[in-house]
Amino acid sequence: QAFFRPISRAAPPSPTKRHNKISVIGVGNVGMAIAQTILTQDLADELVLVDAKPEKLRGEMLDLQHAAAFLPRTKIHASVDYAITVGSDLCIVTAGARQNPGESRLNLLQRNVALFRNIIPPLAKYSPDTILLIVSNPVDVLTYVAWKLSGFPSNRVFGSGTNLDSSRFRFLMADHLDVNAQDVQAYIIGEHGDSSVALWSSISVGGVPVLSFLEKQQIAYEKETLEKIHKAVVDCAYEVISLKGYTSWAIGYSVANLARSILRDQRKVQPVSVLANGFYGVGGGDVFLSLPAQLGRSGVLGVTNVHLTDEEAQKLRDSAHTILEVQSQLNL
Ligand code: 6V0
Repeated sequence: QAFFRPISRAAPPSPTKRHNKISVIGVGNVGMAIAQTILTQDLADELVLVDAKPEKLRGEMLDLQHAAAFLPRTKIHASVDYAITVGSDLCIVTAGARQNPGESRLNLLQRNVALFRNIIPPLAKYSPDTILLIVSNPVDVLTYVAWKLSGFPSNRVFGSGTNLDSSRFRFLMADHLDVNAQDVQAYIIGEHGDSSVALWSSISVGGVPVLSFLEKQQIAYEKETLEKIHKAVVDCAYEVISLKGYTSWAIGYSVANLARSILRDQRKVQPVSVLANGFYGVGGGDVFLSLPAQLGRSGVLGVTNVHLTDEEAQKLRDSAHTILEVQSQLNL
């Protein structure tokens, strides 16, 4: 006996809405912040969690499921077996090893590459048409690793990159100018981390370019203040980690926003880590770096032709060089 009685004998119309399935790999602080933002923003019909620790995984799944009465309807599943990810539209990878005391970054990276060997091939096998969004650090190198291990075209593999750095930058600029962060257009590009590049010439507030506005108002060119803001962007991740042990909320919102751009075909321009060869003179090997990219249902649709000064382009090439050196030491 069905719970509901049909109102007519005709077969119910088949749903026209596309079913969206997102898999999140790694249910640590970052994976769970992403998962809960995806749920509250109603971005998926099905959310799958995968982790190597079965107890933690089941605990997190149950805890989210118990919020069902307060959330848009989403099927939530979890398993250590990648078969559960079958047919995913988007796979978000946040799994990562923690740095051991005294361990070099390269050694940590090598361990993360070993993890990715167990993660990426099964994701690609069960969802050959999926889009891979890499969050684990160092995100630029690991996005390259994921691209290599998946064999996917480069439009379907990208890293969260400097989307988060740019959001921090917009917050700090908004705070400095006392405006709304959503009205600040500003990009940080390049490596997610210490060598990121702030694009000063393209910052605008409500459509007004900031640098030329300052010049027109004959306000002393605040280069030092601006540099301080960029430095604060780089330092603030370290500050949050030293204060609470990890970062989670901002990366959760940042990645959920990327998921929305992809699954809802928003065609929004966001700075994310993409295969950067050939842009702004970046060369010397395959390298992923953040550039303002347009995102839509088929992944990375293209890179915006934003103007870079010679200095900015040189900084970008320097970042690429550093990343390529690290990559050359990897056993892939
Ligand atoms: P965490 O809380 O230690 O969680 C990592 C999770 O990965 C744990 O639950 C592990 O059990 C799981 N895991 C480990 N190995 C595997 C495996 N083989 N398969 C499946 N799951 C596995 O770390 P946290 O969540 O804080 O950070 C995760 C990653 O995100 C790290 O690499 C961070 O450096 C990175 N971040 C990246 C950011 C970005 O902007 N790109 C921002 C913040 C953190």
